[in-house]
Amino acid sequence: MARAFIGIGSNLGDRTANIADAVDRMNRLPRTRVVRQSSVIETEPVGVTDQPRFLNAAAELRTGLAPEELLDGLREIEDRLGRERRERWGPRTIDLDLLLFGDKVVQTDRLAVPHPRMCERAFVLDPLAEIARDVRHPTEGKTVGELLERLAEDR
Ligand code: A4P
Ligand code: MG
Repeated sequence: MARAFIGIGSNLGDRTANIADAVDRMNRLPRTRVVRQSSVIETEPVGVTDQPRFLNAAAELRTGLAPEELLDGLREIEDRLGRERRERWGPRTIDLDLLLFGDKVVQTDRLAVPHPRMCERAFVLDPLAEIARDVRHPTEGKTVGELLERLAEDR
């Protein structure tokens, strides 16, 4: 069983319910359990800033799925929750990003793990550090806590 971390975001509809629903559905993916969940924080939109505020959270999974299979499961949950894929970085009912998958480094057309933008984003690292402070990023060589400190220094 691999240990995977998921970044969760929502800025449309009932954001709290969307996150709860997504966690529930991740827990029902085949060979997968949600073992920890961070608190939910409200954040200013990054990238496209002219959009509603987000709720962000992070979850830890134990899974027997391969990274690509897990990605497919996450995409299906996004689709079920009614996400329209129109604008990159635009508003969404639910966004599920595969942040870390054990020590694995994956670089294919459809999947990049660790998530390439996680280290620059407080809305990812803040909730992640709550449940994974000592987990090491496989290519940065720093723990999530250290990445968050580095980001705070750069800000
Ligand atoms: N993909 C590749 N690697 C991954 C991965 N590790 N996890 C591919 C998930 N997906 C991955 O994703 C686009 C494609 O990325 C997928 O086809 C998948 O195969 P998407 O979710 O359809 O598009 P997106 O989310 O709009 O784009 P992107 O680049 O993933 O955006 P981000 O990085 O997810 O950022 N501000 C705040 N405060 N809070 C937020 O949560 N989120 C975003 C979206 C922007 N600003 C935000 C927030
Ligand atoms: Mg995404």
